[in-house]
Amino acid sequence: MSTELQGTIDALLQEDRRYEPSAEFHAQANVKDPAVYERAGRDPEGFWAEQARNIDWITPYHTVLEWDVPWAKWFVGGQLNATANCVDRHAHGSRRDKPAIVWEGEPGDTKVLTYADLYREVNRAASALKRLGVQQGDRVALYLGMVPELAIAMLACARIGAPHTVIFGGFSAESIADRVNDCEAKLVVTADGTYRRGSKFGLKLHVDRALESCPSVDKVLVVNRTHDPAEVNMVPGRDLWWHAEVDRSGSEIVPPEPLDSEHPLYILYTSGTTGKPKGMLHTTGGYLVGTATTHQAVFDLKDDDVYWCTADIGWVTGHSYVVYGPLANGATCVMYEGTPDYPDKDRFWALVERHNISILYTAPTAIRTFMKWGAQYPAKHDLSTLRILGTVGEPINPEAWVWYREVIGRDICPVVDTWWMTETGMILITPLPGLTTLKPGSASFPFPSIEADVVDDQGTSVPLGGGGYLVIKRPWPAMARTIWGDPERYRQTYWDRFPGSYFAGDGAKRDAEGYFWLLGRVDDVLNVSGHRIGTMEVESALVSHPSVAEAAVVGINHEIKGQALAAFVTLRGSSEPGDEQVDILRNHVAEKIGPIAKPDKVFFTAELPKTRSAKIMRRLLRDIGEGRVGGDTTTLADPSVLASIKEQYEEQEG
Ligand code: 6R9
Repeated sequence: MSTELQGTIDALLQEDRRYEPSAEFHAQANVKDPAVYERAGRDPEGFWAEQARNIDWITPYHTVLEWDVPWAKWFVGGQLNATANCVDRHAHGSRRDKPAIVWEGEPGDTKVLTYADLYREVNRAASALKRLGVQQGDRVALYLGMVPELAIAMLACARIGAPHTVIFGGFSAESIADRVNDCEAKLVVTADGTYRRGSKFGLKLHVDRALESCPSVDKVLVVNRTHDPAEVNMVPGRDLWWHAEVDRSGSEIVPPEPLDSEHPLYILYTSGTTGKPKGMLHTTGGYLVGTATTHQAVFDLKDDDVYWCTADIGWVTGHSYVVYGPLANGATCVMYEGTPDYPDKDRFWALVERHNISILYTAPTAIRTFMKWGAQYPAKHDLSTLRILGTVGEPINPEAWVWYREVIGRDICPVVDTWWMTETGMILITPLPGLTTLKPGSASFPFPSIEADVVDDQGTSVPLGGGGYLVIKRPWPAMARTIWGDPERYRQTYWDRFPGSYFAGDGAKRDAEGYFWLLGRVDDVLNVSGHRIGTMEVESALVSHPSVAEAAVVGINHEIKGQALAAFVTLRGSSEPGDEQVDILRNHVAEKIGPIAKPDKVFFTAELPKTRSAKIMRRLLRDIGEGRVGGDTTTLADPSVLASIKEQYEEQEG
């Protein structure tokens, strides 16, 4: 854990600021009986069986949970369809004319899809997919910006039982190819482009390059978003326009496929400690029950709420809390295509005011950015419709938490800091806004039925007041079932470290009252602006450049992004260090992975600091990258390498 964060937390524990739910909020809350924790803890399966009643089953399940560590099956024997739950039942009921998706494009164009509209569009898309040969079980890759067609395509896939894999629109051609090949996707849905910060950002061209090495793909559907048909290279026989194909479907209805509760819903790739991202597999029944339940309880969702989760659907937060959880609950969901500073730095607050948003779920990195921009931007808008604020993705520093509550939430909105990850599928540690006394910076307590613990190296529970590794000791319905194509890696990564428990990869501390304080990753996974990036992925990207002999990447503290990437690079003989070389390497990483993985700082060194047993001293590199060049260097094989890196640091910091 970073010493800085530890300092902040210790200071805060002493200060002991806390916020109790108001009497009004408590009285109207969806969850207001504290006995739920005790009840769910005593009988977790009973608790989840109760929640499963909110989902429509085509065939009832016979067993809530089959658990053979680490293999879980939830709601065994049941059959359902995720899309029927997220769309059909609302479109055929009282929510027919209720807005399901309220979308705003970056240039300011808007689209509102009611549940009836969504039903029609999803059916037309499902019909097109079937006509193009996609069958139950086939994988479909989705590479789009934040447009309604992305949600529609996901729901169309789920309707016919074709697992989707959404690839974040910022990934490079090579990253697309890796993912498409790993899951052998048969069809890709993309767009000509998307809008970002006032410019058109091409998407299809990356797919074209990726598909040069993807033999499994035989069709590409292209959404016409930036309206540059002339600039898009449509490959005859392979590429088709989305709108033309969907139009061809007419008003055809595709009955939702009855799918086994454990039928694969999607694969989502996430960074780990090796160079190769892992395809986390999520299945249908448990995932839907878990995301719908947590969404309803944590955000206190009411039928007249307008809910906005600002995450990109390319990440798990978008899957669970833009699409599946909220739509299963029949919510009105706002979706926004662009960046928060276009055309000006008040865009988020303009959206809140324009759409009467009542629940806002965003990331600490965004909150810190808004803090830096200043309170004058939110002050331009009426934010009085807001009643709940949420955060996710990284630890939130108490200052940002308090700013969020005071400046955005009028000092009355509960702030729910929700801890979870791609692998967990659903929120696991979180306040319940009608019950929990909040402490700024703490995700507070495990959700009812979730048994979380903090353990030491030996797996022994650390008493309250102490810190260690975060583990989850019981299965939960939305947990990932495996890594696509690599069950052994799934077992090793998550279940072997502390047998019988799920190892999250995060450090945590509990205070004397049992509140959980998340302390960031304890492995080689970095969290830059809430995006997970593996140090190994960036290192392999760097060494794949002909000028690089060796590279080490570490995360360093960053005021806004949480963490930033610092790369330490040893060049091959003839290459010259310097600004030009820095640009070359940063661009190379963007090519290999995507712009989000570009190192913030690049240091050149004749040698990497290593121990006598040839291990790169990452802790020392972190110290250097953060400007603390002390540290114990007595184990260093060649202490002189330090001096030169130090010099560069001082030059760069000016
Ligand atoms: C949902 C999501 C997971 C990692 C996770 C942890 C960090 C997420 C957090 C948090 C502290 C929170 N993280 N929420 N850390 N407090 N409320 O972000 O999934 O992209 O897989 O990242 O994010 O370090 O291990 P994912």
